[in-house]
Amino acid sequence: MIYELFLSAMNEGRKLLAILLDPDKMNDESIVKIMTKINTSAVDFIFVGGSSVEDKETDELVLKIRELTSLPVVLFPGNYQQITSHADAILFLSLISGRNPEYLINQQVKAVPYLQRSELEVIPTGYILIDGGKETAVQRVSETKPILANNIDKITQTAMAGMYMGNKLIYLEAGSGALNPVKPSVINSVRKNVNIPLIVGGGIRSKNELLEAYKNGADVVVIGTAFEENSNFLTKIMKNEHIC
Ligand code: 1GP
Repeated sequence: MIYELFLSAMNEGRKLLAILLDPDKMNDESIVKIMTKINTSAVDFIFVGGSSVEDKETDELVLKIRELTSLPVVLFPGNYQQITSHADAILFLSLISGRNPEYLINQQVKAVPYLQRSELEVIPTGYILIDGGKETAVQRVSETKPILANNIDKITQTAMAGMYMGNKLIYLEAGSGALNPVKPSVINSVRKNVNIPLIVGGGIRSKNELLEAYKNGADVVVIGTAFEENSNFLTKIMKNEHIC
């Protein structure tokens, strides 16, 4: 079970790394190269998802990934149409920083027939968008406002509300390609107040930012853009070389 992996990592203080692959940005050639890099790096999970993905693209990408790795594949969908039964699990996201019912409950209801036809492990996830210094795709597509990066109280209270509502994970998101990742002080405050696994992503581009996120309580860090732009990112991290 994927959730057990998150939970045991949190309980044992082990840190996990997920690489986010966006079906919209992959082709048959690039995915082979990317997976070769991933397979020789310290990656624990492949997350798959994006904000603007055509029908069937997710299904095809996940099948291709399956041929190329034995790593677990977790859906991180931008909408219910990205659900494919070929993955291991789905982060069943509710955008709790926003006030748009479409992403609080409506997409989730639309997802149910797809989930009923699959054996995906469903992981209820409180998804919190935090201002990362520019408008990101999540903000644009969801038509919601991120919480200001300095508003630690509101972010922490939102995470706690997410936990009290029964979510099993909290995902702190600065948005893909964010200029500023989620601040260490924010991660620290959320970590101290929730006792469920914590995922952090968006705008992490250096080893230092990755380690800061871990040190302050992230159990899983998600990296997308930095790896898309430089597939040697992971090798450099492992070799302790400067990246940016
Ligand atoms: C986006 O958190 C992920 O949902 C990853 O963001 O692409 O900025 O690494 P980046």
